[in-house]
Amino acid sequence: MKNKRTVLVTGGCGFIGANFVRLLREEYGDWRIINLDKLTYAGNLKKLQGISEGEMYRFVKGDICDGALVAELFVAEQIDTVVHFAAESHVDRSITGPADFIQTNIVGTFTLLEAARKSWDKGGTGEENNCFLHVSTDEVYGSLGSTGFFTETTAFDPRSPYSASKASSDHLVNAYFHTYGLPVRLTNCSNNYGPYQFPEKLIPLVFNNSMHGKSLPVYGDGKNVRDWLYVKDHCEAIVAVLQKGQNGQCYNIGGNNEKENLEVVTVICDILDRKLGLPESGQPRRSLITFVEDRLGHDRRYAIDASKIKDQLDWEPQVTFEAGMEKTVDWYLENQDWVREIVDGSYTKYYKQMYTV
Ligand code: NAD
Ligand code: TDX
Repeated sequence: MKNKRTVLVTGGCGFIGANFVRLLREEYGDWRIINLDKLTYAGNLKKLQGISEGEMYRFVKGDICDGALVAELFVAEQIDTVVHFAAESHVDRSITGPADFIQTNIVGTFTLLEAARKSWDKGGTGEENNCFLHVSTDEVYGSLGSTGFFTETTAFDPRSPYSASKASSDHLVNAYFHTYGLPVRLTNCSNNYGPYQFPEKLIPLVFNNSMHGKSLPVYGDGKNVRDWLYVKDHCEAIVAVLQKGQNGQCYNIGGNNEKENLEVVTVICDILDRKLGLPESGQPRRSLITFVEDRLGHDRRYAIDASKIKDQLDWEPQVTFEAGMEKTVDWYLENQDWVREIVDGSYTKYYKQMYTV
């Protein structure tokens, strides 16, 4: 097994990508990282403050759909590993505006696959350990009833423009394995939570609204179920797939933490009440919960059977839901500036501070 790698991380300024870059810098210091990110509304350089540019880390502002840029990076940087996070990731946005999802998630993934195929076919790095790891979601499998789990052989049944675009990209990645022999691996993961998540997603949104006495919108009856995984556990699973996984294989990743949305919202409120005391209103924060119109096509339940990655790669989550939520609320309390700057839009100043533009 090869220790040194040159990893193209796409979307390394997003929520999971930034946590992944941080994990690599902390624990895999001999892996060189090229972070390619377009810095959409969801990408933020402040997530990577403290990680300096140099021989082992380079940030490139660019679009994964830019074929010339991506091809040049493969050759110039001698990329041998791709960890592909970059995507449009928010289901609600895919309902109101699907075009960017089709472009980035499908065309962008295709562009990266082509660059890898052409570079590696030519013997680009000449290594047998080349690996294109595509980071995908459990949402490709559709919606479960009250029982059952998604396995790696569950048929795809995506229901939102987001999940359909991710399913398309998964199919393309598999096709490049079967057709061209490209050394690909896929992961399909459940809902992540933890530091640096954009406050449009349920957990940081509820944190931010409850800190400002705003209502906490719960879609439908609040009984939709998600399987929550602490983001560092996901990042460690990705490293395990890179180090021990097999080409052409897909690995489901999950936290074994199925929760109804209403329970998740209530847990955040109760942790905040305990840590900060009741707000000025004297009412517990859970009184801010407001049931609102349901998301269109809202998947009822996701649940992952993660026994393949446990049995074959010896990975299982280390952080319980209770411990992860405590850590997450603490992080958001300590980093309220980060949330505020995202919400008011002033986070873009970090690009200007860190790079000459
Ligand atoms: P995110 O929205 O927080 O970050 C996405 C990043 O990709 C941003 O930094 C953005 O600037 C970048 N990006 C978007 N379009 C780009 C483009 N065209 N070119 C280059 N960069 C671009 O997303 P996330 O929550 O960190 O998710 C990362 C990946 O993990 C996605 O592929 C998502 O489908 C998958 N995933 C997420 C979860 C979850 O719970 N968040 C669960 C399973 C899988
Ligand atoms: O305000 C809200 N109220 C609410 O009830 C929001 C934002 C969400 N919800 C519900 C919808 C979902 O059932 O909470 C659940 C979680 O919603 P999101 O945080 O938007 O996540 P989800 O739609 O489940 O998708 C996430 O997990 C899988 C990520 O955004 C995807 O990128 C990932 O693939």
